[in-house]
Amino acid sequence: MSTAVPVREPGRSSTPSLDVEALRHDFPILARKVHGRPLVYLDNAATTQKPTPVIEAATDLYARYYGNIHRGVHELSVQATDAYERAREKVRAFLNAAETREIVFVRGTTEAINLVAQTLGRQRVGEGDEVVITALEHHSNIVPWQLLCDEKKARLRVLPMDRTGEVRVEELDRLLTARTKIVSVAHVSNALGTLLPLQRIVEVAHARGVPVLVDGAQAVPRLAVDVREIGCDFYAFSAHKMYGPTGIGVLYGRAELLEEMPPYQGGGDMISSVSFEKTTWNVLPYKFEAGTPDIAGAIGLGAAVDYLTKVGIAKVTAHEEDLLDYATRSLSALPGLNVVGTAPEKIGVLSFTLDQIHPHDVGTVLDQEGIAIRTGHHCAQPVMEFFGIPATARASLALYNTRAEIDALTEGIRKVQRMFR
Ligand code: 7TS
Repeated sequence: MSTAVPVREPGRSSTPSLDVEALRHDFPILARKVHGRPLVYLDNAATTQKPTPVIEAATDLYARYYGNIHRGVHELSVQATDAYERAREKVRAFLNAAETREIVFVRGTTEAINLVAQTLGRQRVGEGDEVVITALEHHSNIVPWQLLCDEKKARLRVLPMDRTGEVRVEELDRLLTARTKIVSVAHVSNALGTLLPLQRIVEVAHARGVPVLVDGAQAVPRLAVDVREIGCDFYAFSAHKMYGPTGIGVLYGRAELLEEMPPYQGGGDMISSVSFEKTTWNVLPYKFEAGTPDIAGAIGLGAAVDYLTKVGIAKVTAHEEDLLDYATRSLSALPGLNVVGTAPEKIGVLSFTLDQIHPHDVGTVLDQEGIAIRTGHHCAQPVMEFFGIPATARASLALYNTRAEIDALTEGIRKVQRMFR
């Protein structure tokens, strides 16, 4: 594993910086203590904390205008439906999608990928066909394709990465064959932080007429995402990793493909007419939203989009780049610490191991210091296997993290090393 870490020039960004101290007041939980210490929350790739407008969006709905959507003539239903559909329009604008009907509300990234695998996948993939993913995917972008390939007797093929955690995109063209039916790749790796060259991947796949799904779970909270600029066919993400509520996420799909796909689940709201002989489907996006959805979740996601937009996503990117550089330099200076994932294009995530100390012990000692990180395989076991390690410790960043918190992490790691010496 390499410890050669690319370091960006500090202060190279011309983007005005965030007023992080002011923004921290928007997140009530950041004021709490853990084990008597101020909370240092560095587990943002698992889930982010919530600002007051997101927390209040749900309370406001339940206290003032709650009713079921798309079905009532009464005022509460009309108001709730308006708010739910406004959230969809906010997401459309946030992703720069062409139309609101291309925005499907789902439970999260996992459900979005399963939806595509079970609809477009089952429709297009047959015996001997191939699905292409990369070596750094989260289990959510591996297992749904394995289930499909098992059912169809198809083959899962994997675009490899190098020792820095960079995907060997130059090998993609050779990996694609006449049997390739879909390419599904992460935008940003949750285990390594690697940022993938999506436009190049889409170009190569589209040149062969293969659609591309992007798992954007780790990208949406830290990078401006423009689905039309990327050119992808599907883009999946979860609200809870971008300061929104749990239980809600988005599948963006190009209308042309969504139109062709069969429904994912059957039930209320997804039909146009039902008889015992024949049922016809509702229009997009409702064809894919069976049953009463997470109304409060969608409205909360809309509030999270408003929040990120107001803060300014470009400022968040610059802030996280600066913090990742600072954290990488601070941690790399510690003897016995190995950074896992040193791709030149990286954001948000810093995975590491300590010589002779299990990551679980690192996490446990840091917790006693009030510092929350994640340890384990991060639902990316093939990545761990590639690097020949069982697990890493991982610090992952958000807009509210500070250099002082990185200093606390560095000090905490020194303490771990002293304890286990
Ligand atoms: N894809 C990526 C790249 C992820 O990081 C995650 C969750 C998922 C998909 C699944 O998202 P969900 O909201 O549907 O569960 N990643 C992590 C993580 O890194 N630690 O905990 C969850």
